[in-house]
Amino acid sequence: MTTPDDLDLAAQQSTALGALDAADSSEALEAFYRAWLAPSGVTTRLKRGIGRLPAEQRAAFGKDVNALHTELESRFHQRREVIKTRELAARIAAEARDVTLPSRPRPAGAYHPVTLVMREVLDVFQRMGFSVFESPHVETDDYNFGLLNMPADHPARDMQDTFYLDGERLLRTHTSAGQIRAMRELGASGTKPVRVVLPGLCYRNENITTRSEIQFHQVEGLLVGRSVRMSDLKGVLLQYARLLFGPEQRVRLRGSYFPFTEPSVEVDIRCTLCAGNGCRVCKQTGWLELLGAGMVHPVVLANGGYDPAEWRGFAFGMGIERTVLQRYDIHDIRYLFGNDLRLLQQFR
Ligand code: FA5
Repeated sequence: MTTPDDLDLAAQQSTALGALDAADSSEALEAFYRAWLAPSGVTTRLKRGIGRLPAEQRAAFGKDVNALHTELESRFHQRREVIKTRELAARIAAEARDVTLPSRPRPAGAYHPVTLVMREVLDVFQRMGFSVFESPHVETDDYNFGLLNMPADHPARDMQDTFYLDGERLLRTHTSAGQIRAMRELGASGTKPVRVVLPGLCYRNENITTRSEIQFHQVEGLLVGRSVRMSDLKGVLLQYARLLFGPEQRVRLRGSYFPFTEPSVEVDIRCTLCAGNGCRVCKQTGWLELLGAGMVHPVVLANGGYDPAEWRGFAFGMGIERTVLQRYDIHDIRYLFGNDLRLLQQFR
């Protein structure tokens, strides 16, 4: 029998292997697969051609076609591995980064000196068992003044003019505004003791000077218990001064007045620059003003939910910016809110 050209398996094999060798990309290989091995490809067509052969040749031809298909398929997979490896290597080479280039320095930020001191202060009180209690900046007249024993027309209000949002809401003038909130929230209707520090921004409608801004940070302390005494207040503040300013520190209490504490004191520490000998910063007194403090007024305890016959407390409030000025020998509070990188970069 004469074998038609397309049934000449040796010729088909040599054409197919030539085409496979020539395929040098994934796309070309894909085209080879479609042409030769897919259901529409040559080997399938050859199998279909079996019927045109004399019966006695069919079995042997079928076997040979299957062998050809298997061989092409295995060569195809080998070739695909080779091309995949080659293409991956080319891609890696094309996408490679030159890691020997020197990197461009990225500007690194730094904490603001107020943040640095604030964190230090909170850390010291947390070590003494105080937890941090946050209270709102936008306050009601009641929390900021009324419930702190400063009813409308109380003369002490004149010292703390602020920014009013409407008849009742204002920007808090001191962190003491959070005292009542802390007692009501944590005191369980006057049955549990409270030991918290309240940090944050305060606002006052004041002339801006080298020592006063219209916004500044305070940290308030509040401790309520059944047997709290003035000596506890002094002990806590002395311990605070020693942890923050050194083990030799001393504190001094001077009589003062706040409507929400009774008795009230101003607390001084020994001047951190001249160690008490007298210098420009302490105006030759040897002492620096640290904070205002006192025993919580019975009216304030009652407003917080406590029975003042059974419960007592102490409170103190300090300004952070003035501590920053002292600590870093900065002469004008306005630098702290000026966002001047020349100042801020010194605190890296
Ligand atoms: C008070 O604000 C009281 N609430 C403190 C207090 C709390 C007393 C608990 C008793 C018990 P005074 O108005 O003195 O007190 O402010 C406290 C501190 O805030 C000042 O010592 C100062 O460091 C800071 N401060 C007050 N006003 C300004 C201002 N305009 N700019 C910067 N710091 C200020």
